Amino acid sequence: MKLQNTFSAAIVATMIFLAFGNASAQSGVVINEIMASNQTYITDENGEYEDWVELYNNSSSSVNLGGWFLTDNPDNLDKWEFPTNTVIPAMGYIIIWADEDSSQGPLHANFKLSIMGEDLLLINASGATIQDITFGQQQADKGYARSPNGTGNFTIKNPTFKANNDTGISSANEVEKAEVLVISPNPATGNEVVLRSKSAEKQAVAIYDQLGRERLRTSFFNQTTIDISNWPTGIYFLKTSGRTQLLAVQR
Ligand SMILES: [Ca+2]
Ligand SMILES: [Ca+2]
Ligand SMILES: [Ca+2]
Repeated sequence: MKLQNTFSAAIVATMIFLAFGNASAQSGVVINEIMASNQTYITDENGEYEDWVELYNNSSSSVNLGGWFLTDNPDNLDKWEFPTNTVIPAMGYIIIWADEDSSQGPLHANFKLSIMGEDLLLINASGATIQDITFGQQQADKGYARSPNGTGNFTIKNPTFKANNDTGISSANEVEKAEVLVISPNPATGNEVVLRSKSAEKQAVAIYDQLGRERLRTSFFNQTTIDISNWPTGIYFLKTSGRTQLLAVQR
């Protein structure tokens, strides 16, 4: 009898846990921001202004999105499948271009976002709906973003591509500080960019593209000039020990 009671209690506890687990839909991976009318804000790897979806991992573990789905159609839940081994780091961000350009890279979905508003759903590999949002009329070059970042309700605001919706910082554990580097010109349209350090110490910097691939790693005193002549159009992330800064390359 006692065992049975213990067992029942365990079931009740599990049910309560599941109920709360469902209620707190903002734990784990969330649809964090969208842009449904990108006129001049940011381009994809092909230099095209496209709709985009930002996901944020609101947890302390990385999540492999391989086999998950993103869709703009509640009647077609497996419309676009994330490629195998699409990993979103803990407290990290990932961008999916909604441009119907599947040939342009792994994270290009086979649908676009309507400026008039529509649905957007995130489905996990088991077929469970993780996120189901409906957005209304959007504005050109504005984001529709959760605030507070990762948990709050959506509002139309200035976009923060692959970065915290409240601060524009690209990772939750990076504290907002004064800029470490002066980057000029930025956006860059030529063949060179000058990085100037605000510190007297030797400055290390690593530069990554939007897919997290390292493009350059260097360290220097005072200032350095980097050759970007063969860098595709897009946003690059300059990581120093202090913070991440963005460099936009436009061709
Ligand atoms: Ca494109
Ligand atoms: Ca659509
Ligand atoms: Ca954002």
